[in-house]
Amino acid sequence: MSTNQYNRFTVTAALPYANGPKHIGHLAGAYIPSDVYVRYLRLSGKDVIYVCGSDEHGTAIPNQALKEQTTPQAIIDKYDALIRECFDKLGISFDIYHRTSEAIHHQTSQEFFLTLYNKGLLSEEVSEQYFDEEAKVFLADRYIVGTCPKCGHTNAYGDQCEKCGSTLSPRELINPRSTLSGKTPILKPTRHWYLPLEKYEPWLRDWILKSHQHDWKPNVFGQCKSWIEAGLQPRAMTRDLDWGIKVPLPGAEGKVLYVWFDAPIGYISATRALFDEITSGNRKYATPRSDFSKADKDDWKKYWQAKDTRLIHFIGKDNIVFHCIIFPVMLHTSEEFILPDNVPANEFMNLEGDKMSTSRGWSIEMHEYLADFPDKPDVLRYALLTNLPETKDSEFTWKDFQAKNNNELVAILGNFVNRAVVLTQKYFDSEIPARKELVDVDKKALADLKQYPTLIASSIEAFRFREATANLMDLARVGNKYLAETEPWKLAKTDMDRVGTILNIALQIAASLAIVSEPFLPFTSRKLKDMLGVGDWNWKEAGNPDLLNPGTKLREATLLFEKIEDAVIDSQIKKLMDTKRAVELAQQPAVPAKAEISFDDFSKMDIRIGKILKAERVEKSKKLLKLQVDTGLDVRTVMSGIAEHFTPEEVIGKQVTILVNLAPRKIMGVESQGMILMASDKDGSLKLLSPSTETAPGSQVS
Ligand code: B3M
Ligand code: ZN
Repeated sequence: MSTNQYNRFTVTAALPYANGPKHIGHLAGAYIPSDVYVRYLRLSGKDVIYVCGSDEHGTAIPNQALKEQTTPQAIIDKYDALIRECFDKLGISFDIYHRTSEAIHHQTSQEFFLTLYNKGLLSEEVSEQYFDEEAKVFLADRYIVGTCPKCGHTNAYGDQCEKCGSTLSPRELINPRSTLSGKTPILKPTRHWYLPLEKYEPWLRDWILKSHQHDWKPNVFGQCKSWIEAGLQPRAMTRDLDWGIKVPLPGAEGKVLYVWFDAPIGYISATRALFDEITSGNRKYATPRSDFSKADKDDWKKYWQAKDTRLIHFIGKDNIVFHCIIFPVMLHTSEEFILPDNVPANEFMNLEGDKMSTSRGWSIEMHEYLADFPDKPDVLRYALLTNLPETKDSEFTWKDFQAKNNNELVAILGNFVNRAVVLTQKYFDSEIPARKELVDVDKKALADLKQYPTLIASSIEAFRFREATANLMDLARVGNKYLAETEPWKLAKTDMDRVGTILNIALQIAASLAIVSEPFLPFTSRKLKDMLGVGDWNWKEAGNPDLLNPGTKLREATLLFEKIEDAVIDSQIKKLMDTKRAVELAQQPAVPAKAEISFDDFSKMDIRIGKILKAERVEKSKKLLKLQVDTGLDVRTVMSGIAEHFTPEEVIGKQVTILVNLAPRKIMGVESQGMILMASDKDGSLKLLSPSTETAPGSQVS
């Protein structure tokens, strides 16, 4: 079916794990493209719901709780709130952003599981699974790491290798170890319920390889094909874990549903919650949408069961098999639900030449961007949109971000709109002038204006958002070029009719830009509409040369974008480097302990508090400072190798810790009578050991 044959759309974006902040790579993968798509559909008057929510199960959550020394509940509450707020500030316009910890989701998932179970579709098997004898628990996939059998990466997880992207099972790992104890786990029997994917191979071949060969993106289709051709295996839908949705069967204590079983069902429960909230008026997660006012509680079914509904999943490439194979098999076998018609997954976005990763400190987190650029959500949207990893991995750089802002948003779109509005202010007291006789250049501009909305729409419908964004900017270029060619400011003295015609056309282009920019740059579109003094139009009205009525007044001109200076970009790059370095240092193990000594050995050392009275550089030495230290016993000379870390001025007057009974040594011809003690940090920097409050020189350290 083509887009027009569907009567409604259900659009989902991958549920982010609420185990930490999410970065701009996630935005580029699923959230920005889906938001553009949905905003476009809404503007076109389509019936669409857009659902997402936090994924609050799986081992990622208790893992993070362990790291932060808190409870899984505290982790999901914290990160759900953070992620939710960021999406809102970036204008990601979900109809509902739900949570998989909600009761309605537990219920929906358990019902789904029981539907499959009662139909006899799940096979029950006792198998040997890895068990940590020290922690006394079965190890879920993410608690086992080992060497990837496909690429040799030594830190692959039990379910996936993040280096080569292969999907794995724990038993395939070479040299497995438990992440809880670091020990090699043992195999122990346990009972689980499996989805027999292999039985659906013919169906999958038919549905994907035959029916979606041409409409699915090659990266998505290719991954599905190689999965199917590698031979499908039964996949366990339950886990031994105490965090998650209980398996609703007698005798299944201590077992929960596999997170990849419940998470995609989250789309369905979010839809149920949406209609519950709309009809009860009890809004907790749903965002307001007027055209749902006549909704019925059961309307969620239309969005998941009616054949004339088009289901589309927006995801990143690491989620392809789950959305194209496992979840569709679940939907298909339940015999209740529609299947996704398309899964326009994106590849990954790298950052400044390296893979983006929160744990390695090499990322731009959504909340950090928003803290530094609170009034620029659209600039980030634009920088990501023009650089989406649609067909292959792409790369975000701060320099490119700056260039996109300064050279495109400011210099093209912003400049065009500003000129049109400011010139109208100047020559017509802000009143939209009428068009008089048209010459060729005017006709050309209006003809271009007419064709752009269709061009942009067809790119969006084909999930080519980069191209759509480029077309959007090209429409602003049409406007800019038109003003540059007609130069109305030069005609003001001689031909006001002509000036009026030109500005009318420029403003009509600006009005269409206000419409077609809405999916991409919603905040800018709002500002532009306010400036032009117009309401919310339907997409179909874009391109119309008579959107604005002559005689109406424009509001005060405001700048749509502002230039970003080099210093701002440099400090972002520095911040990135600093964070990465800090994370690397934090992860470096401490230097191993030295051999044991007796108390006698220790008490031979006479350590005192001293005060540095004088300090000077030593000629011909880069490393040495010559110090005069008051030890409380005497004032003595100490040669100290700290000149690369401190200037003489920095240490004069400082209290230090000094070993006073070290045998004197000649250094650069000077006798050094003791040693200043130092801490050397992980990065090699030296720190003086000063007492926490002023202490009399000569005080003993023990
Ligand atoms: N939470 C994985 C991810 O964020 C997962 C997506 C679930 S979508 C149903 O990559
Ligand atoms: Zn690998």
